[in-house]
Amino acid sequence: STLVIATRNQGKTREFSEMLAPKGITIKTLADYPEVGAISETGTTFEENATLKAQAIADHTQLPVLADDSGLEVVALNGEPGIYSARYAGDHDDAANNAKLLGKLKNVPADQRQAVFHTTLVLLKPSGLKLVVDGEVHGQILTAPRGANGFGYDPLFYIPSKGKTMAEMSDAEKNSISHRGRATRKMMTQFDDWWEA
Ligand code: ITT
Ligand code: NA
Repeated sequence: STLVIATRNQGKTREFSEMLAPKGITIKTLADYPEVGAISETGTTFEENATLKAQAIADHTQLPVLADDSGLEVVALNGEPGIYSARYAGDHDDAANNAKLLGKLKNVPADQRQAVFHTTLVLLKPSGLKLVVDGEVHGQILTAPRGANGFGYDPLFYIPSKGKTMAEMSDAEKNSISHRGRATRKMMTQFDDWWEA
């Protein structure tokens, strides 16, 4: 009873591990499969890219897989960087991505800095049995980073109802409001049926 999370992102792994702990299943990630090369995310939607990651790893491991494709959609940037969030300023460089985002929003006033963080999760069995769920959280992009927890765009992503960025939250608090937390709780309502099928 092993679930492989098709990710190399340690932040995602930490958050999923905490939320999946009650299931008592063994969790592996791509860190356990160093022979797997880069998975090209050539899709045009979060679901397509999550499915590409899930399919590649289900084929490789012949185990059930969870894949996550996420992105930041900034209203003033017409939804950018969206599915390109990981490679916005290069290749998976969080600091460069955040600097690029701040630069693009330099002249955008505080009341026009709304953004949505989106996650699509795909659960896929080698048999092809697939489950797709989404999660979103609304926030605002600050003009300077705040907080040292979380990862990626978290230091710039401010949640007004909490008065904090996602990087100023513990993993548990972030999971309670985040795109990934919401998607995972939706997934959990259907997980047992998928797992046992
Ligand atoms: P895997 O594909 O290996 O899972 P990745 O980091 O490449 O990892 P994505 O393709 O989903 O993941 O890219 C999402 C981008 O958004 C990437 O730059 C992440 O750092 C960032 N991101 C994802 N979830 C986030 C979160 O909860 N908080 C802040 N930034 C996040
Ligand atoms: Na992606």
